[in-house]
Amino acid sequence: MSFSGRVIDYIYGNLRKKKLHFTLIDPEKQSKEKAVKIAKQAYEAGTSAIMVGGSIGLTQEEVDQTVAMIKKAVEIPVILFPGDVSGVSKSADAIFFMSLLNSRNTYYITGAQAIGAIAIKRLGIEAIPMGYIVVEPGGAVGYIGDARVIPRSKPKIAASYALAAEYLGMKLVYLEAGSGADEHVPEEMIRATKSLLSIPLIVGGGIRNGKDAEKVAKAGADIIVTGTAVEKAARENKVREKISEIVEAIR
Ligand code: 1GP
Repeated sequence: MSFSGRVIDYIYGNLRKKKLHFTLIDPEKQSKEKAVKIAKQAYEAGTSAIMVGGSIGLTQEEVDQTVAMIKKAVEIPVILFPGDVSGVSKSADAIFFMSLLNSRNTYYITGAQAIGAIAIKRLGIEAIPMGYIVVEPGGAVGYIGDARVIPRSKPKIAASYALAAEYLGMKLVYLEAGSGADEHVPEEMIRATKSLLSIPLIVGGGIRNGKDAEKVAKAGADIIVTGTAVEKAARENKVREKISEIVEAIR
């Protein structure tokens, strides 16, 4: 049975009981069949949602087909994590309707959102407003999104953007170090951000194992996202082990 219902209620409801892990799948990085296999194994090992998206090289068709196939294989929400307006699929349960708050380019703050909004309404996808904050090094998304990446040594700047997101009415805040970052968002920055927020805090980028996940969760992240670590585990046929390790570490 596929997930049905409001994804924001699912997220808020589950967070009352525990910290969550979300698995990010970039459809550009493997075949659709492989993406479905990863999603299914991650679901069976205890991940709480599948996010689908990426920054480079995605066609709408690929996103749409991948989402539709994953949706049939898991009972947890499948959430779009769009890098641009092409990252939309009618089969998804929800879309992180994100604004890259520390971009220099208004396209990534409100422009792409305006271009995509009517399509999202027409397709009937639940839009979850999310403040997206890119921290040094920032990776591909920092470069493409023209982010003024927050220096790792300036936790208060990240915290200020996050609180601004909450005051702007967003339902979630995401601190992003960039996919494949050498180091995840610093714990000090997560602590400073969490101490100001009353909405859930998502942290991703550079989290490779249970140890990293535990540090990030202890510092205050409510939801941990991993993409690269799961892709690597998939190449070694160890997705279940990797997800279990991370899920257990944050509980
Ligand atoms: C990227 O935060 C996510 O948007 C996940 O990053 O690929 O480093 O896990 P990783």
